Order: sequence, then structure tokens, then C-alpha cells
Amino acid sequence: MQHHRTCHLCEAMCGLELDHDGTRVTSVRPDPDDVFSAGFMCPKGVALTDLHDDPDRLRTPMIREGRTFREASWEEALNVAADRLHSVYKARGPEAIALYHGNPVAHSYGAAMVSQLIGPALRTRSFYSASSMDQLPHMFAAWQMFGHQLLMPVPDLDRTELFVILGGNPVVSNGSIMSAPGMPQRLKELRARGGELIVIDPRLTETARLADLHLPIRPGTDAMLLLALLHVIFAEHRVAEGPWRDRVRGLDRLQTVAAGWPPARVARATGIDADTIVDLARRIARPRVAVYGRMGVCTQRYGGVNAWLLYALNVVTGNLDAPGGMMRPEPPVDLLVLARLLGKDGGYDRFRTRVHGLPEVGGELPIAALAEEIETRGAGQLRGLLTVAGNPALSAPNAGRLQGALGRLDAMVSIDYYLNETTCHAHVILPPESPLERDHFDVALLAFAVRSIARYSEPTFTPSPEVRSDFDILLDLLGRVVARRGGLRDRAVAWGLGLGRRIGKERLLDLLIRVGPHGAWRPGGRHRLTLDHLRRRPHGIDLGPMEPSIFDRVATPDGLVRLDPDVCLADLHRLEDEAAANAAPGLLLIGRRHLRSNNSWLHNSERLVRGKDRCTLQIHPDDAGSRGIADGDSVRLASRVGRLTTRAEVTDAVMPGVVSMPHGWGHDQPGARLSVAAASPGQNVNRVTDDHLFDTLTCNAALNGVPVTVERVPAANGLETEA
Ligand SMILES: Nc1nc2c(c(=O)[nH]1)N[C@H]1C(S)=C(S)[C@@H](COP(=O)(O)OP(=O)(O)OC[C@H]3O[C@@H](n4cnc5c(=O)[nH]c(N)nc54)[C@H](O)[C@@H]3O)O[C@H]1N2
Ligand SMILES: Nc1nc2c(c(=O)[nH]1)N[C@H]1C(S)=C(S)[C@@H](COP(=O)(O)OP(=O)(O)OC[C@H]3O[C@@H](n4cnc5c(=O)[nH]c(N)nc54)[C@H](O)[C@@H]3O)O[C@H]1N2
Ligand code: SF4
Ligand SMILES: [Mo]
Repeated sequence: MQHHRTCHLCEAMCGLELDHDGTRVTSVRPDPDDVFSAGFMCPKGVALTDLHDDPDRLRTPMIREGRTFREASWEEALNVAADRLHSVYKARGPEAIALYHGNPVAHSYGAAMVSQLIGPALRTRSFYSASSMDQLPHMFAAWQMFGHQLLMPVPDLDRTELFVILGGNPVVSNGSIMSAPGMPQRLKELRARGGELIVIDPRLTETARLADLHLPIRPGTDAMLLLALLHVIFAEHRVAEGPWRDRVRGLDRLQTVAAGWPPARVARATGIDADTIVDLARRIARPRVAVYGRMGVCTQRYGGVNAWLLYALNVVTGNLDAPGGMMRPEPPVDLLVLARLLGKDGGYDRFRTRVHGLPEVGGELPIAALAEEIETRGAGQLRGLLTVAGNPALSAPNAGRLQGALGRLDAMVSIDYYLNETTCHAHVILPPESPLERDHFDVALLAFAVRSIARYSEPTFTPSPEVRSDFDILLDLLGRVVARRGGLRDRAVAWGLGLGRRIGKERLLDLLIRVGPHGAWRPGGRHRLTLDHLRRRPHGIDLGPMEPSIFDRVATPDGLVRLDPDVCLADLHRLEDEAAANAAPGLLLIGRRHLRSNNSWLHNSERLVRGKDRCTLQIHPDDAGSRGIADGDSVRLASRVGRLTTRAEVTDAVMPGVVSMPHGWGHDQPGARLSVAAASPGQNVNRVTDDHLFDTLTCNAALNGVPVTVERVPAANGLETEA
């Protein structure tokens, strides 16, 4: 039998064609008829079946007793979980329970729908997620400039004539805040229509190899480069004319700031010479140019300022909300309205963390503070944690410290497929259905696709009655916790949660689609979509290219885009100080993604981990030479917080002064149950990244640009991780 479904593993949302016999998938191919991915998939597509078949994937709830876990019924596990969380609530108050949402929440519409209710239901504001080691600076800038944190513009990749990427590697990551399956093909088409690609990245990445121009940049200096680009554009009177000028404010203040950053001032710090910067500015100040920045500009010490300057640059060149520039699609579910109704349209510094007083961004507290909030005694100390689809023990900075903290919680409940490095600390693990046993719709990611499309996938296999969805598990658990509080309001909330379960996520989704921009209940709509429509069109429905709509959706108090947010301007003093100081010549650590990895959690698939060791430390020949390091040597990588030993890969793909190592590895943790991953565990680079190193504006973790030392160790010492 054949079944078509969306791959939910990354933001590209490829359409897949599966053959199966009713219980097992026998082959996975890219769906040639898919309206969006048109016959593309990456090697991870097959991992859907590997996940489904994986004997290590949990099929029943697990309860920890001492160091071991035993299987339990849903009834028992949910009650134990609710009892544990409730006793923390009773003894320490609601804020003593924290939530952590991992990246896959964004890929599960059931989990995403309920996730917004968890905080209010548990009455806690201690909300953490992978966002604060990812795209939070973009959300912050969108909130400051456009008045809505989800109004993040997307490159109009298929029509741009110059695509400039700072700190993104879409050929490997398959795009982020830019859903565009088939990146190599799309980049080929860009070149075929005479367009150009410029990549600004400390490493000669797989994407940079396809570029017309690769500019290696010293990590953490993008803000200086962006200011210098603005400087040239203003100084040479290249600011675009157009109706956008009536829809923004703060252009003069932006100009004043940029005036202080001539290219010559930033050349040494960035490693890009002044003439090149001038030339780049001239090329950017034209129509149909998209300047896009991703992880490399977010997860560093100037994430917030970078995101602001990037968006501002696209505005002054006239490319915001213009074809070929940075735009937004019109997805079937209106995420902007939905988020506003849920109070999730943005915010900043309305409350702070207890220990170091770090500000909330969009209702989130920074992951960099999670360990200290668990460790530090006093009123409000975190004693309980609910993790949903996350593995912070591997993914968060200073992971060694966080792992220690997780082990000391009074109540930890995890909703996850695996007994892994994080969930091994939980008292109860509640596993959701396999990806093939659930339906799929991209509530969030379709709002960041390079075209407007709609696509829904039915479950491939009918789940057996004992299997539960993230949606049902979360609602059931929350209902039980709330019911234990016993007040009148609590009973009303518990009833509401029960009602949500009875309505079911499919009917809620149908409702959201019907009232959405292309929905059946939208007056004058062309497509009149319902969930049933989508069920009949498994290859998806193309809703057309992006159209200008950002300026119309701006939600600032005066309806104008702010080019000069006060908090961003104020943050520039850090950059001034840095430019004045003589940069230390030490080594800076950056990350690296691989096509066959997905953060920490696909390393239990035999065919995805096969092949040579990927968990190496890339180092430039000059830096290796001066340290007596040869290719393949064991090296010790150390920072303020930790050290590890791994193998050196000497390569001029990284610029001098920079070393690179991937994250998501370190599967040698006792207590985890990942038999394939444990056979080639690699090292957890986040034992070296530093929880005290973050963007002090948004408090987003700085996983890139970490000061480190590297030294050769005699091979006999072997490869082991040290705390
Ligand atoms: N050094 C360094 N560290 C990094 C990064 C980096 O570039 N460098 N990148 C950062 C980024 S961008 C991110 S997003 C984070 C990711 O950080 P996390 O989200 O914390 O980690 P993941 O590895 O994505 O783990 C996802 C977990 O969800 C589980 N899971 C998968 N699907 C589902 C599901 O449908 N339901 C449930 N309940 N569970 C599910 C998996 O088993 C796994 O345990 O890592 C960050 N860490
Ligand atoms: N195969 C695969 N795909 C993935 C993932 C995965 O783990 N594997 N993870 C998914 C997730 S959660 C995310 S968030 C996306 C991320 O998607 P991307 O952002 O496209 O991916 P990264 O590889 O993190 O790219 C960051 C780039 O920034 C560069 N960089 C580091 N520091 C700096 C700096 O200071 N300045 C500049 N200009 N560049 C810098 C790095 O060398 C790297 O090439 O990928 C998603 N897709
Ligand atoms: S690029 Fe790969 S992982 Fe991402 S959606 Fe497509 S097949 Fe899945
Ligand atoms: Mo991410």
C-alpha cells in the first residue's frame, strides 16, 4: 500500500511517498507530485521508519525506581506524575515548577496546541525552551520592530536575484525560518536565472561551496559588519525610494548610529577588508535582494542587535515586503492572530529570573539560567520540571552542570520517545505515538515557508488503543494536576482541559483552518479550505507565491515599523567597547550540522550514524601547526566550564582562529537506553559551551564564538569526556 505524508523532522516539510504492508514501511521515496517539495527528500526522510521500528523507542510509560525504570500503565504513570508535580506545587508554590519545550514541539501540532495551556494550567511563568538557544533574537527583533514576535520575514528565495546568508547553512540544515525543500535545486535555479549567492560564515560550509562569494567572518562580529553596510548605504545615498518610507519611523536615528561605523573601523575585527564591505553594500542596495541570517547570527553574543540590523538593512534597501526580498507567506492557519489571542505576540522584560535577574522574552526565560534556578536555594527555587520533546542534557550550554541539576529535582516528568540523556533523570516518562501513528499538519512552520501552501497527512498506521498522542497525554496530565488543587477555578480548568480532549486536535485544527485566511468560513476566500479538503489532497495545495503583507500586519502602537528600538540602540555600547578593545587572539568555538543528524535525537538510526566519525574538532592548519597537532590526533578542547577529548580534523574549511564541533552527541551517559547511539557516542560539545556566555540583550545562549583552548593529548589517553 502507498501512503503520502509530510516528513516532520525539519522545517523543510518534504512530501514523502511510503510503501507499507499495514504494519511496516517497506520503502520511503520523495513524493514527485508534492506541490512544495516536488520530488526532494534528504537522507533523514527514511528515519521516520527507523523511529517507528526502533526497539529502543518507548511503547509504554516508565516509572523510575532508584536508578532503574519499570514499565507502568498509563493510569499509574499519569497519577504518579501528577502526584509528584502537585507535591512540589503544594510545598513550594507554582513557580517552583518549570516547563521545558524542545524543538520537536514546533513539528507536532497537537503538542504545540496544548503547549500554550501548560503554563496557565500549572500557574507558572517558569517557561524555558529550545528557542533561547535558537531563534529568540529574531522573535525579539520582530516584536520590537513589527510589534509581533512571529512576524519574522522569510527570504523570497525563488525570486531573489541576490541571496546573502549570514550564519546559516541551508544546504545541510535544509533551511530554518525559511522552509524550502530542495535547497540545492533552488540555489541552482537562482544561479540559472542569473542570480547570485553570497555566504558570510567563519567556515567554508556546504552552502558556501555553492556560493559566488564566501566571506569568512570572525565569529561574533556580524553586528559590526551590518552597521558598516548600513554606513555605506547611507553615506552613498543608496537608501531606496518607495512607499515604505511612510510606513517606518526611526530612519534618521538609524542613520546617525550607522555613521559611527565606517568599513575601515570594522575591517580588522570582522576579518573582512573595507573595500569588500563597500562593494557588498553596493550590491545589496538594489531591488530583489534578500539578506538573511540564521543560527550563526542568533546564537552569539549579539543576537538581538544582529536580528534588528538585518531586518533594518532589508528595509532601507526597499526589500522588506517586496518580491525577491524578505516577505511572508499566507499560511492556512493565521498564526499571527492565534498567537495574539493566546497572549503570545511578544513581550520583553515583564518579569525576570530569580537568581541573575535575566529578562523574559516573549514569555520565555533563558535556557542559560535553568541550571542555576534549579541549584540555587531560596524562595522560588525550581524543584519540578516537565519536559516535552526536549533533550537539554545534550543541547543546552554547560550541559554538564545542567545534567547535575536535573538529577536533583523532586519531580521531573518527561514526554518523549526515548529514555535518553535528559529523560533518564525523570521520575516518569510518558511516550507519545510514533510519527507514523499520528496525523500531521504544520501549524507553525507553514508561516515561514517560501511559498504559501497547505498540506495535511493522515496517520500511516492506525495506532493501537494503548498508544497516546502528545495532545492527549498533556491534556490528561494537566487535568490531573489541576484537579489535585481542588478549588472551584481549578475544577473549571480541569473541565475545560477534558473538553479539549473530547473535541480532539483534528476538530480544533479544522476550526483553525476554516477561519484562516484561505478557509471555508472566510468571506470572499478563493480556496475555501477545510480539513476534509486537505485530506483529499495528500500532495498538498499550492496557494501561490508570497505577496506583500508585512507592512499591513505591523502591530506596533502607531502601525509603523520601528527602525530604532531603544533597547537595541542602548545595547550598542557593548559593541563600542568591543571595537575599542584589542580583540584577544585566542580560539573561538563554533558549531556544525550534518545532513544525517538532527540535533541530538536521530543517532539511534543505524543508517544515519554509519560512516566515519563526524564528531571531530575542525581546526585550521595554522592553528594546528602552532600547537603540534596533526590530522587525526587526540585533542583536548577546554573552556571556562568544561573540557573534552576528541579527534582533530585539520582543514582550511575553518578560518584561522576558529574551531568547529557539532552538537547533539555524547551518548555515553549511564542510564540512557539508546543502543545504536551508545555504540558511537561522540562527545557532547555543550560540556564546553558556557552558560554565562549569552547575548545580554535577549539572553539567548551564545553557542557560537565560545573562547576555548585546544591542545594535543597523547593518543594513549583515549577519547573520554571529562566534567
Ligand atoms: N552547541 C550547540 N548546541 C545546540 C545547537 C548548536 O547549534 N550548537 N543548536 C541548538 C538548537 S537550534 C536547538 S533547536 C536545540 C535542540 O534542543 P532540544 O529540542 O532540547 O533537543 P533535541 O535534540 O531536538 O531533542 C528532541 C527530543 O524530543 C524527542 N521527540 C522527538 N519528537 C517528539 C515528539 O513528537 N513528541 C515528543 N514528546 N518527543 C519527541 C526526542 O526523542 C528528543 O529527546 O539544540 C541547541 N543546541
Ligand atoms: N541536518 C540537520 N538539519 C537541521 C538540524 C540538524 O541538527 N541537522 N537542526 C535544525 C535546527 S533545530 C535548526 S535551528 C536549523 C539551523 O539552521 P542553520 O542556521 O541553517 O544551520 P547551522 O548549521 O546551525 O548554521 C549556522 C552557521 O553559522 C555559522 N556561524 C557560526 N558563528 C557565526 C558567526 O559569528 N557569524 C556568522 N556569520 N556565522 C557564524 C556556522 O559556521 C554555521 O555554518 O537547522 C535545522 N535543520
Ligand atoms: S529535508 Fe530531510 S529531514 Fe527535512 S523534511 Fe525533508 S526529508 Fe525530512
Ligand atoms: Mo533549532
